[in-house]
Amino acid sequence: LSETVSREQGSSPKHQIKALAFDAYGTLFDVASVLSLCEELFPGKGSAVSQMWRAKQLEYSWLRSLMGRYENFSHVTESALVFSCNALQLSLSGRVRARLMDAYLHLTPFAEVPEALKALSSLKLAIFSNGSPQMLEAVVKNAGLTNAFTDIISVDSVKIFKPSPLAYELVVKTLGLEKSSVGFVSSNSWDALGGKSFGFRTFWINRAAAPLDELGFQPDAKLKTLAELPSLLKSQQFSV
Ligand code: LAC
Repeated sequence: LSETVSREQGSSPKHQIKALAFDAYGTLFDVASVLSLCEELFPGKGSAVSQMWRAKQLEYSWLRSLMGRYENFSHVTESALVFSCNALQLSLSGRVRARLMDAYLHLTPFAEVPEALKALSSLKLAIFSNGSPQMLEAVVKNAGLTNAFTDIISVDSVKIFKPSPLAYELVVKTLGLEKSSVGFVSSNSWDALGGKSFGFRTFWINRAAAPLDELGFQPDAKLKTLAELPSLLKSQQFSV
C-alpha cells in the first residue's frame, strides 16, 4: 500500500519537477580551472593556493551570513585570496590579484554540461548561486551558456549566502513555484543538503566520489555527473 501511495504522490502534478535550479561554482563551472593559473603565478604552490582560496571563500560566506555582515561574493572571493596568500607567505601584487579575480569570470564548464542542459531544456532551467550578478553574468556569457537559462538568480538580492533558507526561498519566489516542484542541483554536498533541508528535491552531483556531509539526512539522488540527470528525471520517481 505504501508503495502505491508514494507512486501516486510521485506522479501527481503537485509533485512533478517543473524547474531545475543549478548551483554555479563547482557544479556547472569547474573552479579547479583556476588551478593552472595559480600554478603559473605561484610555481609549486598552485594547488595549495587554489584549495585554500576556495575553502576560505566558502568559510567567509558562512561567517558573514552568521554575523549579518553581507558583502557580495566578489568581495568575499577577493578577501579569501588575500588571506590565502598571506597564510602561505606569498606576495600578491595588484596585477596578479586582478588576473586571479578575472579567472573567476572565465571558468570552464564541466565537459558534460552543455549537452545535459540541452537534454533538460523542456524544463525551466535557472542558475541559483552565491555569485554576484556581475560574476554570474560574465561566467555564463564567457561559457556561451546564456541561452540555456531562463533566470540567473543571485543571493545578492537577499544579502545572505547559502545555505540559509532565506537564500533558497529566493528561488521559489523568483520562479513562482512550490518548493516541491523545484529540483535543486549542486555538487557541493553542504549546498545539496541545504537545498534538501529547505524542501527542494535535491540532486547531488558527486564527481569526486566524496563522502556526504554528516548532517543526518540525504539528497534525493546522488549522481556521478550531470549527464545522468535527464534519464533520472524521466524515471517514475520524479515523473517529469
Ligand atoms: C555557488 C557556490 C556555492 O555557486 O558554489 O553558489
